Amino acid sequence: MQTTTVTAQGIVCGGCAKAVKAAVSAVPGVAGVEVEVAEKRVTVTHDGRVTKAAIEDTLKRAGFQPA
Ligand SMILES: [Cu+2]
Repeated sequence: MQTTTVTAQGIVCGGCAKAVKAAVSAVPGVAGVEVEVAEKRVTVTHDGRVTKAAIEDTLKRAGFQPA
């Protein structure tokens, strides 16, 4: 397992965290998603085939702007 961390603007509450988790969890290869709202940080555990760019694209599609 590998871990990739990205930050994104617009993550401001638990609802956002849920939306981020749902969107990123759907990416093939993702095993776990942790969201720290205060830091606007998303930590993704995956099998190695998930790129940072793929996570950022997913966040954009969900309405969050990667920093
Ligand atoms: Cu929110």
